[in-house]
Amino acid sequence: MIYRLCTALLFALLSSLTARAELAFLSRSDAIGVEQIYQGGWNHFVGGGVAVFDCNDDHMPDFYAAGGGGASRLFVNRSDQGGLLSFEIVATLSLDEVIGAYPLDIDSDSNLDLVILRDGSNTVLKGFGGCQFEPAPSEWNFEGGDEWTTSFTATFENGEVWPTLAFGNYVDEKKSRRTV
Ligand SMILES: [Ca+2]
Ligand SMILES: [Ca+2]
Ligand SMILES: [Ca+2]
Repeated sequence: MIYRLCTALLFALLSSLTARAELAFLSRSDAIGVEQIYQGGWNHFVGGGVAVFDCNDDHMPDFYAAGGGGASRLFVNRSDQGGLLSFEIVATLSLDEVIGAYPLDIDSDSNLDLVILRDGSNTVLKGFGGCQFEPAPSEWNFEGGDEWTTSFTATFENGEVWPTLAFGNYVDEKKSRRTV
C-alpha cells in the first residue's frame, strides 16, 4: 500500500515537473502598438529604464518606458484578465531625452507620482489616479536642472512627510565636449 502511494506521489510529482517544463511564453510585442526603442547617441549609452507600476489601481501593471533620443511613453494596461495583452499609449506623457523613470508617491496622497530622469531638465509628474498625470505643482519647488541624469533614489527620512530625492548626474557634457 505504502509502495503504491509512493509511486502515485512520484508520478504526480514528475507529471507536475513535466508540465512546468512545458511552460512557454508567447510574444505579444505587437500588443503595445508601436516599436518602443531606447536609442540615441553617446549620451544614451547609459540608461534605458522602465518603470512598472499600477497607475489606475486595477491590479494590472502599466509601464513607462524611456526612449533616449526617441520618445518615452506611458503604456496603460487594457488587457482582459487572463486574455491577450493590450495597451493604450498616453501620448501626452511622451518626452524626449528620457533615460529612466521611477514611480513614487511624493505627496503621500496614495496616487503614485512619476520621477523622470532626462539628459536635460528632469521632470516630476503628479499622479491623480486613473493614469492621469500633470507636471508637479509649483509649490513642490522642484528644480529639474539641465544635467545628464542617470540615477535616482529617494527616502523618507525619520519624521519627514516629504521624501528626499537624490539624482545622480553622469558626465558633464560641457566639460567633456571641451576636451574632445
Ligand atoms: Ca493598471
Ligand atoms: Ca502622489
Ligand atoms: Ca537631468
